[in-house]
Amino acid sequence: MPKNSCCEMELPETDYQATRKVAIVGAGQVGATFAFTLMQSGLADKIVLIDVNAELAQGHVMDLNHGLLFVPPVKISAGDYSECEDANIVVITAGAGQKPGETRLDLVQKNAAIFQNIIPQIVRYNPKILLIVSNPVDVLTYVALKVSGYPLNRVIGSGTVLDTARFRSLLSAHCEVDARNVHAYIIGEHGDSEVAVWSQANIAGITFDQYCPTCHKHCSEMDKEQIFQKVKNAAYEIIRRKGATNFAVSLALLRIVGSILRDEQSVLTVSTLLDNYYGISDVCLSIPAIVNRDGLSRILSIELNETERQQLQSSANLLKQTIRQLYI
Ligand code: 6V0
Repeated sequence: MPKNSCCEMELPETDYQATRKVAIVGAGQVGATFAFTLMQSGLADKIVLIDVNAELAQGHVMDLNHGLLFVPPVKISAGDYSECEDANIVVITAGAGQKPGETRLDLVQKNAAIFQNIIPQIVRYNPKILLIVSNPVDVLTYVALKVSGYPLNRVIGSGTVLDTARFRSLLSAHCEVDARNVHAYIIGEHGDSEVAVWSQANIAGITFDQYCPTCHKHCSEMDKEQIFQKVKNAAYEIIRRKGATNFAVSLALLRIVGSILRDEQSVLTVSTLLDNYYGISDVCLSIPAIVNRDGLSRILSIELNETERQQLQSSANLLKQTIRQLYI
């Protein structure tokens, strides 16, 4: 322990904080917006943008760097895959996005081919955790797991974290209660077969079955279905109007990345490989799980009713069918 030369008192050990580095592969709408969100958060010490279009990544980096005066200290650069070395997390947003009318699963062949190409280049530098965002995110999380050879805790998909946020915010607006007091999950595919877990949804611990009769709105099953349809179709509606989704997804990514970098042990509906979850195995999809500095810590067993179980099984079957078409 070092001594203070003036008064010979013992000084405390320096609290050593390792550099927190996040590499973002794919500097398009989502990658660039996430970089902008992350730089303002103070969560990362280093952010690196990597894109096949190097000029695009460089342009974003120049622009972001001009804002450094206004945010907590952070280094931002553009680079190649060697920059994945020492990264705590590589966030992968590379690949085609949905065009108006396209489903996420329509992107599978194009984006799986991109993943077969980029994952080996990334894992050569052994970054700690891969966070998959490109769509179809569940299928690509599976591809990334298989191609990387990483253990399952180190490869997670952003899954239905965004859909769950949409669900909670729509319920919040409908019920006129702070979204932070609305607890509800969207599980399964991040896509058309996703499942709303109404049986466990609650407001401050009060299930909807108990809460709704106490409210003046007298909602029916139809109202619930309309809310769910809005959640499920949100991306289509936004893409039809502005061509991409980028803001809410970036905040959802910040939530996941924050839980990893700060070892928060947060419960998030990330996409992960299942092994006998309600009989479902060998497919990645979203289930509430604890996320910490090692990536995925553990999956939570939530009680599903019969309808929800069947819907989750159908979602898993659809994803498995899509994976089979890829011949990995
Ligand atoms: P975009 O704006 O077209 O950006 C994609 C970027 O990837 C472009 O800059 C490309 O140059 C780059 N790219 C393509 N091929 C490669 C490669 N081989 N190596 C490196 N970079 C490459 O798309 P956008 O940013 O809107 O979306 C990116 C992906 O995220 C798409 O697949 C979306 O469908 C998906 N999203 C996933 C969400 C989620 O919740 N999981 C939400 C929104 C979008």
